[in-house]
Amino acid sequence: MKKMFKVALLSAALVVPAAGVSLHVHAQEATSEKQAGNVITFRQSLFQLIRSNMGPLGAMARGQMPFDEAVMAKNAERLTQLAAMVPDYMAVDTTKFNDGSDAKADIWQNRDDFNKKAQALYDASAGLLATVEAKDTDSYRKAIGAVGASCKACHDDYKAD
Ligand code: ASC
Repeated sequence: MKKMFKVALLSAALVVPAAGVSLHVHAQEATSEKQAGNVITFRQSLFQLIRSNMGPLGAMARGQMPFDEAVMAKNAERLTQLAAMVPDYMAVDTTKFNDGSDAKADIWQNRDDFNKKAQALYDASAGLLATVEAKDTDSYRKAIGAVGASCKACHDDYKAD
């Protein structure tokens, strides 16, 4: 059962997640400060979870802790799940509300590109999971690096900090 789940996960694309629900989400503008505040809290929570799963992987790639295949597989699988939530959690355009958020307005001007960058996180995370399952130890560093590169590519364009 666990194996089947993983195979389904690896073949899923953001536009057609396992549940069959379309994640091709169109942007809507926030209609109140209260709504915008809630939306920002929820999406920042999602990115904190992404960060918490990426942290140990980055430490392994930098040689600050040994490669731990159980953690790599678990975190890579979680990152695919979290990446699949990104378009949905970023659907509401909060730019009208001065929000204390690092999200750039360009996110809602360039939805297709933004969603492609979320897909890149999904793909790199699925790639890391596959690399660990194949025990391709020579590629561990590179596979983690690809996940980090997908984080950076999106931050460069869409995160103000
Ligand atoms: C992390 C983290 C990021 C990315 C990025 C990769 O661990 O918190 O934002 O990796 O630094 O360049």
